[in-house]
Order: sequence, then C-alpha cells, then structure tokens
Amino acid sequence: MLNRTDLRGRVPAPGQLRAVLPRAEVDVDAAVHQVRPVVEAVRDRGVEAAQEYTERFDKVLPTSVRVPAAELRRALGELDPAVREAVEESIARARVVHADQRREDVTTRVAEGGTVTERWVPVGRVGLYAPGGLAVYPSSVVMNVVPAQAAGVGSLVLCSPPQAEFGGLPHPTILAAAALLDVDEVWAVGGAQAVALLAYGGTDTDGTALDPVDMVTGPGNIYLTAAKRMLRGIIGIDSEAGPTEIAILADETADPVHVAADLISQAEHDTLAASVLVTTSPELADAVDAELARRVAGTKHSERVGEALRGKQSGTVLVSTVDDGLAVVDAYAAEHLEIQTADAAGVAARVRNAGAIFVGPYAPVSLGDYCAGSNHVLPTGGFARHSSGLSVQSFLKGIHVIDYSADALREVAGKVVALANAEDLPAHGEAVTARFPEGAA
Ligand code: HSO
Ligand code: ZN
Repeated sequence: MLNRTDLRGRVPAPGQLRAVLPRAEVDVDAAVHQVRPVVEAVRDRGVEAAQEYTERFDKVLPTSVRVPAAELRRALGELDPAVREAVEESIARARVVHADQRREDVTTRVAEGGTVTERWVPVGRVGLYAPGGLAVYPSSVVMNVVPAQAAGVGSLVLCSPPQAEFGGLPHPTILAAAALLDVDEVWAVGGAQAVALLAYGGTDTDGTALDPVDMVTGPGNIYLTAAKRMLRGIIGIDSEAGPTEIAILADETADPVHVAADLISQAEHDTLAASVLVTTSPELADAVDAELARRVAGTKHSERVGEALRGKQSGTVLVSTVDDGLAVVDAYAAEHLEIQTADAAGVAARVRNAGAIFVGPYAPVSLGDYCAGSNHVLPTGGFARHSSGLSVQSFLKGIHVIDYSADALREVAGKVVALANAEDLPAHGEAVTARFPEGAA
C-alpha cells in the first residue's frame, strides 16, 4: 500500500538523504502571488474589502463581523456536555504543561558594576486564526490560546470564517472553545483577508474597531500561510504550517495494528498529509501494509486517507539498523515522530530533529493532538531542523537591559574604542570617551 524506498545497507550521507525521502512540495510563493490583491485591498479598504472577499469565498455575509458576546455564550450553552468535558480536560492539561514553560528574567553580572538582564516580555496583542471548512478544530484554538495566555499576552483576538450553515457565524464549537478559554473578541472573517485585517486593523460597519495585532498564529490552508508569509515583518507569525506529517521509527517489536492506526490518523487530515514508516523489519512493513488495506477500507474518511497514503509524500523506508533509522528520521525532521522500538526512550533520546516525539506503544500522535498537555502546533516540512512548536516562548520577547556604572564603562572604554576604530566607526568610540573628558584610563 505504501510506496517503498529500500535504504538497507546504503543510507546516503545526511546532505543527500533528504532528497531521497518522501515529501510533498508545497509552493507557498505561488499562493503569495494569488493572495497579494486580497491583502492589499484589505490594507486599503479594511472591513469593507474583507467582507467582499468573504462573500466571494465563503458565500455568506455575517451581519456583524465582530461576533456578539451573546453568540459565544449561546454556543457554549449548546455544546455537547461530553465534548465540553473533553475540551476542558485538554485545556487543563495544556495549562499545566505550558505554565512550566514560563521563563524567569536572568541578570548576569558581567563586571563589577556592569549587568545585563534578559527580561521576558509578552507580545502585546495576538491574533489567532481558526480555520473553517474541512478543518474545524476547537483543539487548535486551545493549543494557540493556552501558551499565549500562559505567556501573559494581554489582548487576544480570534478570527474564524463565517459559515453559511450557521447563519454567518463561525463554527459553534470554535465559538464554544473561545468562550471556555475566556477569549471574548471573535471576528467572523477567514482566509487571507483575516490575516490582513489582523495585521492592519479595521472598523466594522457599526463602528466597532479591530485593533491591529503584533502577531498572528494558527493553522490554515496554503492561502492563509501565503498571507502570513507576505505580512511577516508587519506582524510576527508562528512557523508556517504545511500539511501534517507523521513518521514512525519502528523495529520488529512494534505492533502493526498500532502503526497502521497511527499512520491513518494523520492521513485523515488532508490528501496531502504525509505518513512515513521507517523500519528495520520488512516483515513489519508487510504486516502494516496488510493492516492499512483493511483499516483504510473501514475508516470514515477512506478516500482522503487512501489518497494521502498513496501520495508521493507517504511511504515506507527500509533500513538495516535502528541507527540508520535515526539518520533517516533526523534528515526527515518530522512534525510528529513516534518511536516504536525496543528501548523506545533510549532511541527517542538520540533524536535531534522532530517537532514532537511520541515514545513507545502508548503515546499515539492523537494523544498529543488533544490531551497529552503538549502543544500540537508543530513545525512541518522539515522545519523541525531549525524550529520548535508553539510554546510560551513563542509569545515572549527577550529584552536585554544593560546597566553599567561609570567605573564599569571606564574599565572597558579602551576596548570599545579599539573595536570602533577597527570597524572605521570612530564616532562609536567617541560616544564613550565623551563621557570621560579627563581620559578613561
Ligand atoms: N495533528 C494536527 C492537529 C490536530 N489533530 C487537530 C486533530 N485536530 C497537527 O498537529
Ligand atoms: Zn491530528
């Protein structure tokens, strides 16, 4: 069922390895070209332009773009109690983990009378995007809001597209999740126009203002990602989210039923989702293929899953040893990496590149998607080589605070002057010597 790549006995050097591994090509730049007019129209004409695009793309016009508080309360009141309990559990677990990520300010005494403090300050105002359509994920509202709140972000606004079947409001479970998280500013706008509105701000037809934000986070399709890429700089963004990925490093001890179920679980997101099995065991690979065939036929989103699993971004990679497997998964740098081998914790500890690692037989990715306490906004497309998932840190800025006394500055003045002169920037040195007309030494 999965395409096979046989690297037994011949794993290429790290530099070449990436090229032989399955991966989707996502051309965000082409989409940037398409969203540019949308972003520019919203920049120039605000909510009015956003509404025109909403009507065109979402085929509905919300009566007020800012969702009234009563609608948030109503959505929460009508939420299925079992779902409410589950969202509350997800929030509670995420809050415990993210509270522990808070950073203390650190003051370093560099010299007598000279200190540098790294002061962590939350981003002032953050816009969070929650997609509609195929992907209505209240869990992603949780995963974006919890770290922002734990970081101390004072002002949060949620944007989600209006849905015709809900009378021009965003999906009710998104509204209910916002209410559970105490996010009271919600706007019914989606896609590139939402990112542009968040970046530039605007005013609703009834005069309600959407103040511009400093940062936008949250998943979305390629057009949303393109808008974020285009507006990066005006706003901060989280890492660009591509189609979701699961890689599983497994040996002969892995249970093919678990492996197949987990590969399918992420393929369920998108026809472009990637499911990659890296294994030392051809027998396991065969058993997983057989189990996939059986399970795909019986799963609800069978067509989507089948297409994702057959796509060139998915496949099985055969390797000779777990060490070779580690080289493969490090080169691939998966968004989600499961380790299903003997001594899974020992193997997991040696992984260098992954958005999140799921250790052993009882940590499936779907646990992390909802209820592990970890964050599910993770780097895709190999970005895990250099980037991290969303965390409290994503919403903090470190400010260096430099505090030197006259003596401490005098002590190092000669070095500053020497470096300034070496760079042919003598005025830099003079800014120091001007403070010591009697001579610094
Ligand atoms: N696996 C997705 C997140 C998600 N799963 C939301 C279910 N709902 C990307 O990490
Ligand atoms: Zn998922």
